[in-house]
Amino acid sequence: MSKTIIVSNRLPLQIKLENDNSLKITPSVGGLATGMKSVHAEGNGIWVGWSGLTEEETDSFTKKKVNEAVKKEKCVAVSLNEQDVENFYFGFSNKTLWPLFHYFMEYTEFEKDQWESYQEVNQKFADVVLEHIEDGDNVWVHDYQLLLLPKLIKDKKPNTTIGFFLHIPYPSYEIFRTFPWREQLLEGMLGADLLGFHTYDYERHFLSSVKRILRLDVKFNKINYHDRVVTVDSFPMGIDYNKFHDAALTHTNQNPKEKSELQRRLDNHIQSTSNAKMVLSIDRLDYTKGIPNRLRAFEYFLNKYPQFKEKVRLIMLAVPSRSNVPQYQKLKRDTDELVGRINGEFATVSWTPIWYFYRSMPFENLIDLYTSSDIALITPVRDGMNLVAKEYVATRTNEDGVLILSEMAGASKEMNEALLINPNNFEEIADTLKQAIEMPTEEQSKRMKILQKRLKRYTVEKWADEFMKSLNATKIKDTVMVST
Ligand code: ADQ
Repeated sequence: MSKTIIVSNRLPLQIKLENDNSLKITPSVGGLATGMKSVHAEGNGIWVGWSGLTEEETDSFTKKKVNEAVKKEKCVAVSLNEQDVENFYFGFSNKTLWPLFHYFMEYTEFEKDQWESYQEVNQKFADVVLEHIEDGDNVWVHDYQLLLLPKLIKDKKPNTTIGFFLHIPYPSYEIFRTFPWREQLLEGMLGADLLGFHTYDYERHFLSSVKRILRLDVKFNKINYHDRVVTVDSFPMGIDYNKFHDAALTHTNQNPKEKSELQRRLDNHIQSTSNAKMVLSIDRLDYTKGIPNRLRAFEYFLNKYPQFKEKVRLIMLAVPSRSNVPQYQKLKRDTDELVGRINGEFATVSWTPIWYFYRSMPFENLIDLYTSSDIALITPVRDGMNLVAKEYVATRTNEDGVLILSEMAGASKEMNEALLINPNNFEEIADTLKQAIEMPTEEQSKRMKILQKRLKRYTVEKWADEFMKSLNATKIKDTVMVST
């Protein structure tokens, strides 16, 4: 019986090596792991990825233990050394592809050594996949760290059906053409039979690069490539709607004694400030998320509309991320400084305009924040999708609350009922914040209902299911396009 092999940079497991050398393994609860659950569970399906531990951290005994433990979870670990992680992950993936694909040309490094490491590590992933593959299997590869993998598999196993999904934006041709190894990267991706993107725009950008760089024959969303047809399509990723909605329901009916410390502080705040509005932002601390812009826009808002001083508070949760990459360190410094400046400038004895948390929080606290906030202010300068916007909507069990969302997030394409803003236009953000604060509850509810209905229908499970259906459809040979 054929199976599906899922491949991503990291396995859907948190693996920790304790001081006494014992292993602590917990399944990841993130969106991707949830969406792929049924695909992974089916038949002999396996998941291939890096465990998070380098070869230097694991002696042969520990490595064997890791392999046995992940096998129980139907996973196979790819072994990476420190140098790989440095050059392939922190290097090429996060200093070249990530900034380039998010339109941050000024942050993009083109280092040949790192490109070589990227190729070598993609080959390491391919070797592990090839060890486990049988004729007729499906392979579903995820994200920008593994763009060369589809071809490496297809060349060796042409009878495998390969899907690839990109979780970040695909940039316009004018950006992509600057990439020194552009042909190889595109050819790597075209090893897949189905290429999926979050939005139609990313799909179009990809097709445009293929046409102009490789001069291939493209008809609608199909590419004639050697003797094969590659299908390109958009699959906007959803969330586990019920998980967020149900957690919010349980939270609302919570016994006061069971409330978290954070929730108690939030409640105190609401009481002591006679229902001042709470504005929430949650993101990884990443320069694509538009955090400084958001802070400056909030400062601009307080200056332009002083009547809201002491009547509104921004709660900003920034989750530490890639903190050994210089641009992320600078962003951290800039963010600390901006928060300090704004709080220093506007704070009163009884009011601090920004509550800033720089840490990761457990799921229950995320729910505390989502359910206590009147407005979500999500302003990325580029974002493949943005699941936080969707999670906020799912937790609004009373159908109230307002979502302010950047038009640069993939999610904005499906969330027209949100208040959409250009993240570089501070005046527009300030005016929209005022509009959100003053929005009548009937209008909030009208917008929220439509958003919730849509998110409930197109969940992350449905996303995975639709992708797999389209992947299986590529096996039917009569989809071959007619050449002119
Ligand atoms: P990310 O850039 O990580 O993902 P996002 O889509 O917003 O961004 O997902 C973040 C996830 O982390 C959310 O599910 C959120 O609940 C969770 N999270 C946030 N703060 C947390 C905290 N403090 N503790 C624990 N969990 C927290 C990339 C792309 C996005 C794309 C996704 C999925 O950059 O554009 O939407 O992949 O394809």
